Amino acid sequence: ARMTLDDGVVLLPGHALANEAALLAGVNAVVAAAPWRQMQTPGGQTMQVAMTNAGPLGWVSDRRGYRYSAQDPLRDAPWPPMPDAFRALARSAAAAAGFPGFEPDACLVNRYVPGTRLSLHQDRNERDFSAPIVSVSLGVPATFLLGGLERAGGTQPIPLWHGDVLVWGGPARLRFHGVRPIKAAHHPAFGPDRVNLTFRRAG
Ligand code: MD3
Ligand code: FE
Repeated sequence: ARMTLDDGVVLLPGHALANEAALLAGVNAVVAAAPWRQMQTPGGQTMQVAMTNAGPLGWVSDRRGYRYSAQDPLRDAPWPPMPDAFRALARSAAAAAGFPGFEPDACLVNRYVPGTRLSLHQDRNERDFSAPIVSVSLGVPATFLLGGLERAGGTQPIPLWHGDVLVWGGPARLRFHGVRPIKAAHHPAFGPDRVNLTFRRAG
C-alpha cells in the first residue's frame, strides 16, 4: 500500500517486513563493525539517540558541528559497507514513492532505548535536496512528529510501526520533525528498542 500523508510525504506501511531477517542481520553487522555511540551536539550536549552509519558517508556531530564524513571518528576508519538488503529496500521504497533511481550514499542507523526522544529539527546538511530521504522504522512503535517549514506552528503526530517506510521528497525535505519519547514495549527481534534507518544522498 502507498499513502500520501502530505505534500512529498509518502508512507509505505509494512514495506520492510518482507526483508525483516536480512535487515536485522544488516543492523547487527553494521553495529559489530561500527558500534553504537551517543554523539555530542555542537552545544556540548550528549544526544539521547545512539547512532552509527553504513555506506560511503556517515552523519556525525561534535563540538565542531554537524556534517557527513567518510571516516568514523570513533575508529578512524571508513564506515562499514551498506548491506545489500538496506540498499535494495531504499531503492524499492523510493521507486514506489515516485523516485526511481535513488542511489543513497549514506545510511544513518539510529537507536532509541525506552524514553529516548528526538527533538524538533531540520535536516539541512545534505548537498542535494532534490533526492528523497527514505526512513525505515524497526522494533517498538514510535510517534513521529511532522512540523512545518518553520519551528513554530505545531506538529502532526504520525504513528510508525515495525516495518513502516516513509519517503520524504520535494516540498517535505526541509520540514521540521522529531520523535516523541519511546514508550516501554517489547519487539520479538529488537527487544525494547526502536531502530530507524535513514537513507540519504548526502555527497
Ligand atoms: C522529515 N530521524 O536522523 S527519520 C534524523 O526516526 C531523523 O530516527 C528520525 O530525523 C528517526 O535526522 C526520523 C525520518 C526523517 C528524516 C529526514 C526528514 C524525516 C524527515 C527530513 C525532512 C522531513
Ligand atoms: Fe531528521
